Amino acid sequence: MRYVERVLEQLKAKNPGEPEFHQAATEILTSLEPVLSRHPEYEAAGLLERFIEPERVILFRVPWVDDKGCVHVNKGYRVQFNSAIGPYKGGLRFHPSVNLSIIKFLGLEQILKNSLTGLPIGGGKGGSDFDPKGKSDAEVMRFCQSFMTELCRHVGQDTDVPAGDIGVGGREIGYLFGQYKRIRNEHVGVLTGRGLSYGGSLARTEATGYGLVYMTAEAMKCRGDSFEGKTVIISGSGNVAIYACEKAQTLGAKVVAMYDSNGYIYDKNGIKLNVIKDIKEVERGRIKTYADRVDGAIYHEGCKGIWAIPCDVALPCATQNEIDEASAKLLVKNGVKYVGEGANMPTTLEGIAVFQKAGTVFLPAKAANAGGVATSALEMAQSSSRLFWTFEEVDRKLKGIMESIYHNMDEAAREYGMEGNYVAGANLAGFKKVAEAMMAQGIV
Ligand code: NDP
Ligand code: 2IT
Repeated sequence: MRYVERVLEQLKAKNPGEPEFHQAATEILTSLEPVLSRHPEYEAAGLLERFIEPERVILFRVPWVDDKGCVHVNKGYRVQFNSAIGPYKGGLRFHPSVNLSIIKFLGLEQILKNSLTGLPIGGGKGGSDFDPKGKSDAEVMRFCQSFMTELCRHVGQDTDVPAGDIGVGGREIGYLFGQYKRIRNEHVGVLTGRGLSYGGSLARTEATGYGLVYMTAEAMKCRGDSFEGKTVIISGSGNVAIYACEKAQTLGAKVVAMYDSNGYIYDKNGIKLNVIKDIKEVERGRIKTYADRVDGAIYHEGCKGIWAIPCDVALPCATQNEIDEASAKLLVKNGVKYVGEGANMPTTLEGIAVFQKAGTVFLPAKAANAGGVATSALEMAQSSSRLFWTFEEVDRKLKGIMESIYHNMDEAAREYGMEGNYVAGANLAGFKKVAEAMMAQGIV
């Protein structure tokens, strides 16, 4: 049996009930065949078996007390997946759906994403099944303090540096940082996405969304095309979606639809982003209210219908498996030309196959959303040097990183005879450095 098939079979047998982890591993490992046949020494060194097994999985209890005095217990996770090229780095997700399978898929993706940035960061991910929605600031604070009381013994500025993800933004990072500092008595860059008054980097808030659009714009430029006049659909209305919308609009696109987990809004005149920012960033409200505030906008209950809206560019920016085979077929039928993944693994394996068959330019998550973690690494560099860079300086570096990731994955795909297959290109380009570092460091 071929090496990849054997490792995938073992992975499924040893990790039952982890469908998202199986999905991400299948996408990655099946792309790596060509590099494995060029390097038979990798199999002899058990490289893939080690690559797909986290170095460390930390599971812990997170007890906290709500405003009424009731005790709640959530699960806490940190998967320290791979430190071959740098300290573990990756976000924390607070969402009721969080489980070990989801954290492991995110951690596995993160290893290759972080490698693609060209910066010295390993892969990790964590989170909790805690739902911040509907909780008071005081409840969120107590939860974050309890979470960090355990996590603080496992992380550190040179060991493991968490950041935000779904349900973890500036407010949560602030509470987590405060508790770390209190227990460890260290004001260090142990988390990224910090506020600007206590060590954060300018442009980190915007970085994932801007980075996604920079990469998509580069793919367009290479085809003599641009965002100017394009119709764009963006799923989600959180951090990534909002700043993807902002940059796409700046480049002349018309964004006509966005959603949250209840439903989507369609605004044929183009989304008014200041209204979305008010609803989501200021009020922590529901997107439904957009239709009450903007003439001509329509709200639809449920998310799926968003993919039936004709567009040139689709930027899924909410969560995993948002675009299944049927949604991908609808997008293709309606003429989509570019799909850029802002979320992690938003397209199912069957959905990806539809885009690839149709010749859609498909920019996979681990490349297209790498701008967030790349800017986190720039925040780490600023923390270590105790200096701050201007917004323009960080933004310029971010743009350069996104363009070079695009060209690296494009070249890797060509090198292995799969021109235009950026799923393979991103996996091959990301894996190269991790594999070399793991081989150099012996069987560890
Ligand atoms: P936020 O919490 O800021 O926003 C998440 C958005 O997605 C919200 O609009 C939320 O709606 C929606 N959403 C979440 N879960 C679901 C669901 N099951 N069905 C429908 N909509 C859903 O998170 P981010 O913007 O930070 O993250 C979005 C995606 O981008 C994630 O996949 C994350 O892993 C990825 N990512 C984030 C990075 C970052 O720097 N923040 C970096 C790289 C990737 P609602 O409010 O109703 O829950
Ligand atoms: O998925 C991701 O890359 C993130 N959530 C950002 C991680 C980070 O460390 O900035």
